[in-house]
Amino acid sequence: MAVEKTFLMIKPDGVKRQVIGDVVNRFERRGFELKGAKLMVATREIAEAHYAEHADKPFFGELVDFITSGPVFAMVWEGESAISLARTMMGATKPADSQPGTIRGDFATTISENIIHGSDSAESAEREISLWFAGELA
Ligand code: IDP
Repeated sequence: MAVEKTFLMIKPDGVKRQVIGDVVNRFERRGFELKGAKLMVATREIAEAHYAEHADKPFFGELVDFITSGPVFAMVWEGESAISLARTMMGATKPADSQPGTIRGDFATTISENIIHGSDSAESAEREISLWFAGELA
């Protein structure tokens, strides 16, 4: 058990659906502390770097097009076991597996438009926080 920082991002579908407040509220209620947040349109460069591990997948182009298609709400949250707990609160990537009560289970029905991204490991969290919030956090 350790206090961790994680990178979470409400994707363009979540911003359009106006679920920013609901999502922020869930993490506040859980007891996490918001360390940084911004509404921004991602460049292709940042989107491609963010999803670099999927560069050879057939859906990569579509994924980058989607993430850059409108504003995203990028956030850094801190708390005990924040990385794994946030993943549990997000729900599974595949809509068929995301349980009601989770963010994806409550709001998403497709794999490509699944509302939220969250770091999946300490290494990803560090890399993604540096990528999206380079030098910006207090
Ligand atoms: P995660 O977002 O739950 O960590 P990853 O496997 O890292 O899931 O995939 C990153 C994102 O790529 C997913 O959230 C989803 O939006 C998209 N994605 C994953 N698999 C597919 C697919 O088969 N078709 C279209 N989009 C996909």
